[in-house]
Amino acid sequence: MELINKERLWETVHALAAITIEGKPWTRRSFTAKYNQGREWLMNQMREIGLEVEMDAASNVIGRLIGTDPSLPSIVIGSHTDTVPDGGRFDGIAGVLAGLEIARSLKEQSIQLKHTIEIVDFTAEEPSEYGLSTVGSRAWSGNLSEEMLSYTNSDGQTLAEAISFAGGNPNEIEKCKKVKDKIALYLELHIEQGPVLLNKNANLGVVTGIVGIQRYKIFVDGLPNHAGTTPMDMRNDALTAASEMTLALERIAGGKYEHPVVGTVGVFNNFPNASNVVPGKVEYQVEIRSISEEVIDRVASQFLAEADAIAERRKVGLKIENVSRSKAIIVNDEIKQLLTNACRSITDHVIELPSGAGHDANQMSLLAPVGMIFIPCKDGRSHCPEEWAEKEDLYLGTKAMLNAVLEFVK
Ligand code: HGY
Ligand code: MN
Ligand code: MN
Ligand code: MN
Repeated sequence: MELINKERLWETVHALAAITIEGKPWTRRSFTAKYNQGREWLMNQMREIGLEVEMDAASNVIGRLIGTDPSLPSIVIGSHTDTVPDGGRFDGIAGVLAGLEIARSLKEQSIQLKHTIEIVDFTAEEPSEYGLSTVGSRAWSGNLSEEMLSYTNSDGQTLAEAISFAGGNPNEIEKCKKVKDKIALYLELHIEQGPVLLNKNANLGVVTGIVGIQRYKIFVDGLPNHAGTTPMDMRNDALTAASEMTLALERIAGGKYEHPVVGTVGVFNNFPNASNVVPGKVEYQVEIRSISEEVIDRVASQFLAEADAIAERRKVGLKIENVSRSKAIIVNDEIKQLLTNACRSITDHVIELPSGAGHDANQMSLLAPVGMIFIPCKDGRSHCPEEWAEKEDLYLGTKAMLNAVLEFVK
């Protein structure tokens, strides 16, 4: 009997993807009513299967298939159901729903494992309106600090309030912290979000490592003034200063290093943002990523030094907030071998590759051995309305994930 139901898996992905904010394609931003609606849908699916369902204090959604030996550490299969703006048709939900299908198939076939299987939708894996990403898995790893809970969005609402809105209890975050020997293995299926699998004509990818990410919030304070009456040599223009800093980041990250590194300014807010006002203030966000911590540090320190010099020369104020740093991880050989064997039991077209995207696996690596399986995405693109994956690849990846679990528990 076929263990994984390909059509049902595909239908669940499209059912959840369809729960989006009107007018914003494939968008289910964390801490919104639509996000809560999507998680209600997921918890109902979990209840229908007969899983034990919990929402923890960080509002992580957990569905448990209890094992015959509860004294054993659990196997966690997770990802996230929140999205970036305008893109998330498969990013995150493919992994959560692959886990759901695995639990459903085991239950249907009355396959009782010794280990408990936990299917987890980690809260706010994407950088949220509060600037922080991997909120839920940080709560498990103990990396969700009081200071982070006080981070605010543009309306001044705190992350703690947002977690309450999502159904969590920010006063009990401590209770989410997992002890190391409680989890035997963490697995995540994810779309690659890049072109490597396509270019190498592979159906499945075994992830060798995941980049670390350094994130800053940067505040540039100039002097708002009349655009018509303020001569060019008498301006303290926050926007041109922030723009020069942005181009400096692009140049520095574009340099030659022993490991690939990327630097991006993805958020850039100008105030008062009026055509006839010299910009008084700019708030922007920087992220620097590499598999090498040392290269991240080198790019970051050179960028911060140049931003400082630009601010000085342009006579604007500069404030840097260190929002977060997730460490790069290397997947251990034993887990890589487990996943490679599982993938090769399904298809010959399997390669190894690093992940340029961050994942909940970064935080989970502090608690247990982690492994990820990638499936290809159309044109290698993600975080956009065109994001797409094929039914067959999702099915192959889910089957491989199940085979890895069955092999691991032997
Ligand atoms: O931003 C990332 O790397 C991931 O998509 N959260
Ligand atoms: Mn993403
Ligand atoms: Mn993701
Ligand atoms: Mn992820």
